[in-house]
Amino acid sequence: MTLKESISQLAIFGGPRLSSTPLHVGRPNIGRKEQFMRRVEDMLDRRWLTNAGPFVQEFEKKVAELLGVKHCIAMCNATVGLEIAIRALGMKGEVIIPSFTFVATAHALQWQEIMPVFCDIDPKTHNLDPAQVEKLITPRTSGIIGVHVWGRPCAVDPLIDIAKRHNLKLMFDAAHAFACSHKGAMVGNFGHAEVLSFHATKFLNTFEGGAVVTNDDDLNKKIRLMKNFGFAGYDNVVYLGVNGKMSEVSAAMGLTGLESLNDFVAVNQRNYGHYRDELKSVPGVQLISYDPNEKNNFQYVVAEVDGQKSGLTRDRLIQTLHAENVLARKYFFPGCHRMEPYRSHFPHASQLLQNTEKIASQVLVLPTGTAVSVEEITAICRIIRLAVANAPKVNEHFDKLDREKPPTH
Ligand code: T4K
Repeated sequence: MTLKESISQLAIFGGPRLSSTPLHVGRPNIGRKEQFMRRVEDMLDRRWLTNAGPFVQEFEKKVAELLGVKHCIAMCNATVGLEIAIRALGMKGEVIIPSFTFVATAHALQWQEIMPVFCDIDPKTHNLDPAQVEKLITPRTSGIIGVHVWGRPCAVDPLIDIAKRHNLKLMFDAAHAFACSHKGAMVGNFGHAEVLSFHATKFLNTFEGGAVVTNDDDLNKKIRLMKNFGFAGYDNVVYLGVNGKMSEVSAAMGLTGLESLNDFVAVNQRNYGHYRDELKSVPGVQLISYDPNEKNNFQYVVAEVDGQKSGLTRDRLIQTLHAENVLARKYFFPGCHRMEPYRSHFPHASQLLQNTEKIASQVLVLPTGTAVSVEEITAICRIIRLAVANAPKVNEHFDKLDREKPPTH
């Protein structure tokens, strides 16, 4: 990988792209392939492919042990996990969530005709602002779902306090926060239940997958029934249910990943540290930080781009990187409130979500994980540095492109 030395070498100015293959955010961490293959052989020999097979049971046990939580119910993905947990908790009417999240958090409610009420975030943490949550509570509110965005835990204690005082159900979307801790306790132990994602792009993956974790015995029983059509034994259905089961091959991948979990964290932390060092002198490009006193998975390397200070907007920096085949992302732009069906439901929501709007316009998520090398990070940071140092020229280039664009009707 060659380091770019001057602005003329940037791909937007006709230089060669940094990489011939795309450098993605979210390339899967694989673990030891031979271990996975061995498990697949076992599974095939056993002819037990799904429905609470031995790998799923082992995976649930290991995840619960790691988090110090009583119950782990493996799921086919986190979205279905959210839907089932929401229903099992009896949420209805309105539920308060951040708009600054992956759209699945909102869809899991709307899918069952519960209205997501979007709350603004604290710009320092990117998570729900408890003071704003309280203002949104109405007689129709039945719950709150906090999201531990980037794996950084929500303001858990204030949210527990609000939920108790208003008799609301409290859940956390912990899709990003597997193996992270808050005040020394692992994420997974807060609220009535928390939902993990093990999607391919997550730090630990089961191809597709997720889990609901809870310390509540009754909730555990109910969710286990609901994720298996409500079956409580042969021919006996006791609840409305759905198919939320994790398959054996997914659990085999999860078990394999768990064996390499510490290595994944170490690589993520190394990558994060390298980005931080390389970008620290770049004005207006600031990496978000993780609490050094807690466990973090470092699966997201997130920069906030302050266009005033850097001279370049986040969007122009992304365009510059994409031209190099560095596919940085702008999660969670533009915010759920600007996506359908919510945009039509709440056309004026943005007025109440000013921090969300600002952060969604500034966030830049950079490639990391075991597929990304230190050399690649150095080269990516070099491009960012060159672009910011030459912001007027980069802006001139994009202004020209904008002027040449045919008008849209
Ligand atoms: N709650 C929150 C807060 C979440 O962030 C998510 C999911 C959920 C709930 C729901 O969890 P699940 O139901 O998915 O378990 C991706 C993921 O698909 C999604 O799981 C994740 N959050 C979200 C933050 O990121 P997209 O639309 O960006 O996916 P996509 O296809 O663009 O993939 C991202 C990048 O990863 C690509 O540029 C290429 C790379 N990639 C992807 C896959 C699937 C690979 O290299 N290999 C692969 O196999 O949503």
